[in-house]
Amino acid sequence: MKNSIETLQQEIGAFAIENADDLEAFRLRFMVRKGSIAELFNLLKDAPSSERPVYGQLLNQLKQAAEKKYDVAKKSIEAVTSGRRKQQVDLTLPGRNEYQGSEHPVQKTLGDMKQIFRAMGFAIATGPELERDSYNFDMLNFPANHPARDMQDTFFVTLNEDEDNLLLRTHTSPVQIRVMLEEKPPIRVICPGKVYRNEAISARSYCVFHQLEGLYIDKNVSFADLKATIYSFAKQMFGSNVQLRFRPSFFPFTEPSAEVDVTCYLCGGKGCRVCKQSGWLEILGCGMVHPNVLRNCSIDPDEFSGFAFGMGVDRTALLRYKIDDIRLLFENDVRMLEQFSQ
Ligand code: 2NM
Repeated sequence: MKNSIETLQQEIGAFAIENADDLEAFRLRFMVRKGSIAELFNLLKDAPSSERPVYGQLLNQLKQAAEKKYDVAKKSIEAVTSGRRKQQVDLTLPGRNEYQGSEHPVQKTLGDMKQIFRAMGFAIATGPELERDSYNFDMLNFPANHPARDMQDTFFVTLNEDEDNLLLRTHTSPVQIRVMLEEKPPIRVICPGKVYRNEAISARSYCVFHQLEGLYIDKNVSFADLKATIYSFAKQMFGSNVQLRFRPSFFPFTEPSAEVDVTCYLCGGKGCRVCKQSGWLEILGCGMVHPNVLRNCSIDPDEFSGFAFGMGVDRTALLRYKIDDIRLLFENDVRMLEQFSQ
């Protein structure tokens, strides 16, 4: 009897349970009513009565050990198979629709503008939208009483007397001031970004819009260099067949200054609703950087000269993509935005 128990104990211990089939074989061999353990229990009644309690105890221990081995193996096999089931892909399921984002029409337009200037050797500079009053106005040669400084036109963030107040920049020119303060000529940068103006909101003007300004400073930079740069840009941006027109203008930070028109790229210059029958569209302002601005940034105007230009991005985006209200550019309504995918 004792030998039979020990042999069975070894058999149970050595039985490898690696899968569900092994598990069932183990159960049928040892644990069922006609299994090896039950068989030994049956033999117990033939054992001498003095030895019965000892064998009975040994058999009970063996039975418990077998049950424990069975339960542990069952759990681990179940864990493996259910894990495998989770990883399985149901190939009959319908495909998921992946939502594809799209580039905003303003960023598409700005991207094209940046690319044209990058190819001409302009680096891209950025700066804060919350700007110093001095960088936005004083350093750019705005006189103290200039109307642009009015609360009606500018969003001031602080308003302390005798202090360099903070405001939302009204153009990206203060970025160019920052570049001139930090770097020595030659300087060739474009500054794209958001600007803010306290204007009446309508389909044509909004309190935020995008500008791209440029600055080129070196020895002997002339108005001819400015014209060549603007011609090259305009023909790449609006079509090689457009014609340009430079009109004298005024800005505090440039002298001389000009505004530039291109022949209307919607009607070819014949006259339409968009160009108000004039055949021309205004695209930018520009000029030779005022000596005072150079001096404010510790650049000697007798040694260096430069040109600068500034253009609005949003109006071009509206014309290009036939959008009739500037406010649509800032509402972030997906029904509008998803029309510009690819
Ligand atoms: C414009 C038109 C003309 C301009 C000037 C400068 C700076 F910083 F160099 F003085 N930045 N941008 C400029 C010149 C901007 O926008 C219509």
